[in-house]
Amino acid sequence: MLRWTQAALSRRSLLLGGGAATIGATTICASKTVAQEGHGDHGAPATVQMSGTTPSQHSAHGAMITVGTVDSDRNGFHPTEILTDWYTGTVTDLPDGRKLRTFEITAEDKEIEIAPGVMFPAWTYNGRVPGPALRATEGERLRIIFRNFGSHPHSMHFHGIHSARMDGVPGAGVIAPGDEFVYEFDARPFGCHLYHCHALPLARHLHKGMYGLFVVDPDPARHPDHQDVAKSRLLGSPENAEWQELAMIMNAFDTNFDGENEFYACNTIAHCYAKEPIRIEKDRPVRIYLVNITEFDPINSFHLHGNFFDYFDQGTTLTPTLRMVDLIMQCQAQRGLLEFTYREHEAGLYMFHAHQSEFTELGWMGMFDVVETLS
Ligand SMILES: [Cu+2]
Repeated sequence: MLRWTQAALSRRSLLLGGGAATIGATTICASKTVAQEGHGDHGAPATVQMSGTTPSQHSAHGAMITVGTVDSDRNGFHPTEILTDWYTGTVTDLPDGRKLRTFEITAEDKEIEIAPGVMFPAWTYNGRVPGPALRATEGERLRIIFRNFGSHPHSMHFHGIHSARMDGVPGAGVIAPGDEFVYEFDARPFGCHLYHCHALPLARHLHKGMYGLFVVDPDPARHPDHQDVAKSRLLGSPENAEWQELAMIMNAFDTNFDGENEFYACNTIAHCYAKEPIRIEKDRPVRIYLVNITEFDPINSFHLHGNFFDYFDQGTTLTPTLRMVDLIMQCQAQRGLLEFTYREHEAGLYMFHAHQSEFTELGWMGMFDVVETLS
C-alpha cells in the first residue's frame, strides 16, 4: 500500500490523481460521453464527458463539474433557499421609541455534505454554512443571543460599529461550550457586512464554516439626498419588492486540513448553481449581497457573463463605487453589493464565476437562468 505524505500530495494531484475520500465528487461525469476533435497535433480525438442531466449548462467549461447530488435535506439547508432566506429576528418597541431587533443563534458541530459524497466536519451557526443572513435596519438596537452548543469555544464578531466588550474576541464575548452571551449594539453603519467567529486559532474557526451575512439596510429618512435608493434597499418596502435580491457568500473548504482548499463554492455546495441555475426575471433588477470569506487564498472574485454591473464596496454608500464592471475582486472579509439587469438581453443561461480558473473548476461557478416571467 502506498504511503502518502502531505508534502508529496498537492491539492491538484490529490484531486486529479484519485485515491482519497475527497476524490469521488470531482471526477467528471460519465453518464454521457461525446467524442470531440483533438487539439492540434494530437491525432486521436479527445474525449469530452458531459453530465447527462443538463449538458447545455455544463459545456461552456468543458463539463468540469461534480457528479451526483448533495442531500440538502440531510444538510438541513438548500443553496437555492439560502439565496433569499433573510433572518430578520423578532422586533419589539423600546421605551424611547426605537426598535429592538433580537436574533437567536446557536453554535453546533455538524457534518455537512459540501459536494456529492464529500462530507465535511463543520462548525456551524444555526446548523448551516453559511450561517443565517441577518438583516436589520439602520439605527435599530440589536440584541443577539448566542449559545454555544459546540465542542469548542466560539463567538460572534460583527463587522460594524460597537463597543470593545461586544467585539466577540477572546475576553470580550468568546464563550465556552454550554455558555451563553448576549451581544448588544446599534445597527450601523448601513451596508453589506458579515459576522464570524473570532476564537483562536482564527483560520481554523473560519474555514470550519462559522460566518454569515450581516446586512444593515439604510433608513430612508436619514438619507434625503438618495431616498429612492435607500427605499429600494429597505427590506419590506414596495420599492425593495421590485428587486431580485440574492445573498451569496464565496467560500471554500480544506477537506484534508493541509492549509489549502480542495473545494470552492458560492454558498457552500460546489457547483450548486450550475446544476440548479438561479432563475431571475429579465425585466427586474438584480442585487447581490456578496461576501468573500474564503480562507487560505488571499483573493477571490466574481465575474458576470454577457453583462456589466455597478458595485458598492462594503455597501456603505448609496452611489456606486465602481460603475460598468464585469469583474470585481474581494480580499478576505471584503464584501459589497452588485446591481445589474438583464432587461435588454434575450432570455437564457448566463454564467457567473470566480475568474481564478482553478476556483471555477473546483466548484465556484454557477448560472443565472434569465426568464421572461417566473411561474
Ligand atoms: Cu469558532
